Amino acid sequence: MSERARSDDLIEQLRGFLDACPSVGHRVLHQIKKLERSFLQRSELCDAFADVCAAEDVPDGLRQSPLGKVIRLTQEAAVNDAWVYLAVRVRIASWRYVRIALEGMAVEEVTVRDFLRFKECLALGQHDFDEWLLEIDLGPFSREFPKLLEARSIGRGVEFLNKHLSLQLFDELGEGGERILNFLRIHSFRGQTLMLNEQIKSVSDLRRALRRADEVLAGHEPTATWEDVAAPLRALGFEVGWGREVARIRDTMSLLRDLLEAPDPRGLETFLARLPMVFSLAIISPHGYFGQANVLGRPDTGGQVVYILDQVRALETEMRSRLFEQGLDIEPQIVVLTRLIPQAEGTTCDQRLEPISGTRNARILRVPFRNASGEIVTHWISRFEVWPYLERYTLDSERELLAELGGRPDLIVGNYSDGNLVATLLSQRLGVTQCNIAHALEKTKYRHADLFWQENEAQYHFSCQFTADLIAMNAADFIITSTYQEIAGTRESVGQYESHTAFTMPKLFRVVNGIDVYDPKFNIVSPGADAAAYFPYTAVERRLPHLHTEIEQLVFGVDERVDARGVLTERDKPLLFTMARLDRIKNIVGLVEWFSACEALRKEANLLVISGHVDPERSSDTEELEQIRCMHALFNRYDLDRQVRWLGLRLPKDLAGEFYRYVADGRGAFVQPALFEAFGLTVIEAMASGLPCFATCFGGPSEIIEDGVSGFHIDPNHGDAAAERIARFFERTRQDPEYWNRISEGALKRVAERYTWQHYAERMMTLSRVYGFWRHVTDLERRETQRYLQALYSLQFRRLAQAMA
Ligand code: UDP
Ligand code: LCN
Repeated sequence: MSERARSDDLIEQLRGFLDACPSVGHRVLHQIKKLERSFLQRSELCDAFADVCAAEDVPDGLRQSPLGKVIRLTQEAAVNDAWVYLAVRVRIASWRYVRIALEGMAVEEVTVRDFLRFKECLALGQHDFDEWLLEIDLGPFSREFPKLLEARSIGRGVEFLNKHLSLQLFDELGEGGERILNFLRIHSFRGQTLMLNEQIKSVSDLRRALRRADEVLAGHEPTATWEDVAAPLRALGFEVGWGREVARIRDTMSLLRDLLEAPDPRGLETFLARLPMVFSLAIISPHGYFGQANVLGRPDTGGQVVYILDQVRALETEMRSRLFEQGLDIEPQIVVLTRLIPQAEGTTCDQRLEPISGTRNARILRVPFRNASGEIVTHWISRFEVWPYLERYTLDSERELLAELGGRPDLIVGNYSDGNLVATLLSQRLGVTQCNIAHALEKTKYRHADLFWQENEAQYHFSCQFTADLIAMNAADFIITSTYQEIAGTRESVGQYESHTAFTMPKLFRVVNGIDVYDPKFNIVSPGADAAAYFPYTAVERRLPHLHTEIEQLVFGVDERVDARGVLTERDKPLLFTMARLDRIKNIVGLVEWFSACEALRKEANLLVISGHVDPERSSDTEELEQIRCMHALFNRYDLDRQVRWLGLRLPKDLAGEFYRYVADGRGAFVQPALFEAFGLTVIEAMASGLPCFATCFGGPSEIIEDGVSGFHIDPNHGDAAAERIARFFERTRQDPEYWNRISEGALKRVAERYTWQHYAERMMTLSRVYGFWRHVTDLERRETQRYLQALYSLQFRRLAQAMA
């Protein structure tokens, strides 16, 4: 049975069930109605249903009934006096919408549009409902476009594209050879022709030349270099770029011969991966303090900066080695484009250029924001407030970037919503392949961020951000995500990108088809933890014991000059360690609260928190200040000063690495209690150190950790249970130290297998070539979509951003 037929069947079964048992149905809906809430989320709906199931006079099979199944699959319900509307996620990224009449229990299927309209009506009231609201639908533009079919293939876009398009190009159209030839002809570097010269005019010329070249090369040692064979190969029509040594040149040519003969997707990818196409990169990350020291832990400056700096190091190495192997002595160039902040508060963020340590040539290029009158904005601006500056910033940056790189970059990588928008504008202006990295899409972090956007507009400006996100994610040639769940969630939860498929922002727009997560542009390429800083606590010879006195001072000391609160009196207890920015969503306050309320945990471990500032005078961020106040209140209320140590510090990387290992030495654990965590670099840092980790089940960590094997999942909404679980872990490891070792080893193994920068760089470089190729040889540029997005940008985004200025 097809997926569609299966969900048709489910709706039919629901209908049948409610026809046959209207009073049970009525009871369930009545229970939902009794909550007197217009909008319910999955957990609330499931709780209401469970209450009914628990009643004695309810038939046993209700839980397993079609109604039970539909409720389990429902992500969201909207309720008024007459109807219950349900958004049913029948499988990953596949939705049906139904409504049930409270009177009579009739079941009707409705469209996504109807569902969203109903929500608008409820949110605004009938009077304010806008019949003519802008409706955004990107669906029709990609109707002809190949899409993945299986949910399990989501995030493996490049494999799919290679399979699908090579089949189409070589078998159905038979034009593959021609297009490859044209593609090979375009490669050059600063005026120097690469790969092919004028001699080769047709596919048959190419075939012939490849055969002859092989004969020529067969007469040379495999280790002979391009220089040794350049003259005869040039005469045949080949230019530098095939390989440094004869063995490699022959191999690359043989890959091409195979492709021209009988293409297979793997061969195509291997061949494309070798092409000298990427010499320079622009990585865009405008907001935040972007620097190499003294910036982490500030509001808006966290994992994204760590990620980009590590990424740059890995990419530069990979780019250089690929170019070298292909016989080119070209130094790759990477520029990280960010904002110049004159009031840099002791950081380097007021410097225009900063070389990136650990690289030969990569640098940070800073360009200031300017206001409408052209004056430089001197102070830090939260990521929620950057929108009015980005357009002018794009133009200023373009000039500086071109000058810095001596021409266009070969790939533009955007980061976060603002960076992705700037990347979109730059890529379109320069005609360069665009890659997006979200890091954190804000939409899933805040409940009803879309529906009640107006309530949060003054603080968060989600109207701009979600519009920018829609534009950028649809404009990108490819999108890299850190996990599968970031794209498409899990069976139970909605993916971050998936949540942009259909949503409404009343009075602004209604999105009926915002992004398709089955689009082959999505690829999962997970980041790593810097192996130089985060390595196992058991690697004794690499450890940094000279830092231990400092660490002990920080953990147990009483130095007044340190921004800290709490002095741990029982030093022999293991440490439960956490480190994060002091944002509400990181839920550090929540963790302290669970700890205070759990006697068993307080008995087993001390809590060590590195987050934000302890002294409110040191903070200028409203959200952080609020969290600081809550933390102090908890310390006072629960008498925590001897069991919790709170440090308002930003640890440099080497110290952070040794910190995790120090905690592991004492058989401690790391905890990441966020309400939602997009990926969670601290989780892999802790795991890479061999520190057992308890991390939120919402977001990336649920995929990084295999529960009970390489760490543990905790539910931040059930803090008491989370604290109990952590307490049990400490109790068990006290009695059975092998248990701690087992989890520690599981964590190390998991990170080594899945989360390394080397693997990341290899994938990223291959993807940029493959997407560049398909963009060139097919209409992957999606011109119609670009036009629609341009309209959205000009008519919608600009207006919203200007209104903020
Ligand atoms: N970090 C740090 N010192 C701090 C706070 C954070 O070194 O005081 C680092 C941490 O080691 C990690 C990054 O900042 O590399 C935080 O990344 P994560 O993905 O956990 O969260 P984000 O801040 O990006 O939301
Ligand atoms: C932003 C976040 O919120 C984290 O979850 C990620 O780990 C980080 O960026 C790096 O991608």
